[in-house]
Amino acid sequence: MAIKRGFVFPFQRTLRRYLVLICIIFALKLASASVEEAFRAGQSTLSQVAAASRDVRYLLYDVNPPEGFNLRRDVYIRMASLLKTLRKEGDWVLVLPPWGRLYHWQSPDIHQVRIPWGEFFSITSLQANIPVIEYEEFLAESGGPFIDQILVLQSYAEGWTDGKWEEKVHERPCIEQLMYSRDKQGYYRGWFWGYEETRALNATCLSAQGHASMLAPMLQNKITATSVMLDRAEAVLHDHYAGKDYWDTRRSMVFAKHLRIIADEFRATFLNSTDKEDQTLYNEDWTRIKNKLGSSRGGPYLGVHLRRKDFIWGHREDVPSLKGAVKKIHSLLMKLKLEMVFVATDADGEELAKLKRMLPEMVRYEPSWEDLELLKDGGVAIIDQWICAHARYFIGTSVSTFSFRIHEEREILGFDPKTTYNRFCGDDESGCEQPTHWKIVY
Ligand SMILES: Nc1nc2c(ncn2[C@@H]2O[C@H](COP(=O)(O)OP(=O)(O)O)[C@@H](O)[C@H]2O)c(=O)[nH]1
Ligand SMILES: [Mg+2]
Repeated sequence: MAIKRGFVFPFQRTLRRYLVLICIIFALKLASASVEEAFRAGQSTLSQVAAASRDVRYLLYDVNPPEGFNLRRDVYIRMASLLKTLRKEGDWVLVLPPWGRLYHWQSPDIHQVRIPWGEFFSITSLQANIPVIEYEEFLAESGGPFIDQILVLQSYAEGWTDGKWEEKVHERPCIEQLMYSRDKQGYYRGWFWGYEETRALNATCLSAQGHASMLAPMLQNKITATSVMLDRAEAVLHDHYAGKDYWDTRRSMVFAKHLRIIADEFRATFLNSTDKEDQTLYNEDWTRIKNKLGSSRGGPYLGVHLRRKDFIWGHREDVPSLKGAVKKIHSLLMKLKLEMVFVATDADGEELAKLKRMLPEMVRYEPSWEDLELLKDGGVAIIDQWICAHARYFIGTSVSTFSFRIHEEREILGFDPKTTYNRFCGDDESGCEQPTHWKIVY
């Protein structure tokens, strides 16, 4: 009996243990499934564990909604500087804000939200400068659609003290109404790039005036949250505009390969332009590109960026009429002994028809609907920029960040500055100062 009991009892105990274990596993599975369902994350538990053991902190950011694509590219450079400063004292990663709902992206019927950076830029190239992850990777890695702390950047309610500019940052009451509202659970809900399930645990305002890295001490010492999102990130300035750090980040912003390939094919087919003939040397690894100014010849065409829409609505005196622009294009073609002209423009249908009548020889990149759906307005704009960047001579529009980014691309490619820093003048503009040449610091 004793033997029997002695024999049966441990067996029953093991069975019970097994049952308890199975129950626990089942309960855990259920719990993790519902957590996963609630958070729509949990793509890889491994990376979660890895992230936790690394004590990683996440910097997220967003920009004022009306700002366009090319100003946003500039804000990325400022955030990259801040991230580099933060990383001197901690394992910070920059989370790339998904693209979408931009005012200028007006193509109808195509879905243009939650677009990852990888659709426009080469992520490996960005990563050669600073650690970056896409927002969806953040969701998976950080355990769900939660951002610990939002800091909305704003100016100082009292303006500059004694009319004197000084760099400073303070936690302050919000001046404007927050673009976030609290839900039933007390979480903050907002735009979050179209990710409706994202919520923030806390949202406060930060009065800040100065350069991006000025925020670092506050983020390092005062704020303990793991993930911090800076909203209205355009409020801070460059650490050092056009310095080495600026250019390192700018050079790392390599366009996605598929966009460059499409643009290169277009150049070859319609503009008789190839890298070999044009001496536009390129390397997939941006850290190896160091072209001498004047070494690039460019394709046998004039590149034009003619910014319209909101640039003409205000009747700005530095933006030409279509007639004025066409006159300038003709005179440049004569002077440069070029026969082809490539035009990038955001002109509306009516203006475009007028332009075609006045400049029938112009070449434009006009995607089919299928191509547009695939590339999106952002991809098409990049293709336009890439083609303009490879022209023998470029002329852009006054104070357009779209044109500025073309200048930078040409600077990287190694064009003679005389062929790059040119802009149209307004019909009645006096002075007409030409764009500044910003040299790369390697
Ligand atoms: N495809 C294409 N889009 C353009 C062109 N010019 C302007 N756009 C669109 O209009 C937006 C202009 O906004 P932004 O990038 O802020 O440049 P900015 O306003 O000229 O400084 C671009 O991002 C494009 O979406 C162009 O020549 N070609
Ligand atoms: Mg703009």
